[in-house]
Amino acid sequence: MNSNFPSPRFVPLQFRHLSETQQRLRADELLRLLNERRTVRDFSDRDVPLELIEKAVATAGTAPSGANMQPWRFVVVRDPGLKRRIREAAEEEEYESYHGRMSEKWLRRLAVLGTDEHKPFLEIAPYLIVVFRINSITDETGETEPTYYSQESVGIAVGMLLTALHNMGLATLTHTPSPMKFLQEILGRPKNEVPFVLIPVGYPADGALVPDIKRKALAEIMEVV
Ligand code: IYR
Repeated sequence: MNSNFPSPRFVPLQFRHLSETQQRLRADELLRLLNERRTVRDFSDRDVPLELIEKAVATAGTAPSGANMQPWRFVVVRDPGLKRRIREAAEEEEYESYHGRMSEKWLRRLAVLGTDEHKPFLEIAPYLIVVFRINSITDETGETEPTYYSQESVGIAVGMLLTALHNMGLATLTHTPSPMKFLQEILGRPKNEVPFVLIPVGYPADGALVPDIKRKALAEIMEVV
């Protein structure tokens, strides 16, 4: 080891041991809860207390990350003017995607979901959480260093964010208008912050419908060897 490196520092692990009964109960509860989550595209404009969004982002911020660099930034958009600009820019890009950029195969996949270039939810949902991936950091001397495993790290954090929001009774949509560069510009983020996903958050509209799709069975997704 290079002697200029900092030494490791350890503290005792806080770990709660559960009884097997509790483990089963909690496992069943979380499975039931998350099995009820559906991606929502039809939002109500009903407001959500900012405090709930803060708690969800704090929860996402507990995610593990490469070299503990925590390479994420969650920009919470509630300003109607910004939401409108984001909608307009997203719809422009999405129009191009649906009318030429996406392959026939891809469009066939999306047909059953009923998506198109119209994105009213970007203005209707009370919040848009725009998640950025920090791809590098620069120190005081101007030297830059990449973040490590940032795609994986931010992906895990987003999973935890969606879980936290669903657990507090909020509806979410993982939206990836493509390309997403306009989010960097509209939200004035630095170049090392790369848009990762845009998540409208709120309540479903009354009578909201979702696509009739099925999840794969356990046997299809898991193999024990
Ligand atoms: N980004 C587009 C298209 C789209 C792509 C996938 I992959 C989806 O699962 C759903 C939509 C849109 O948001 O409409």
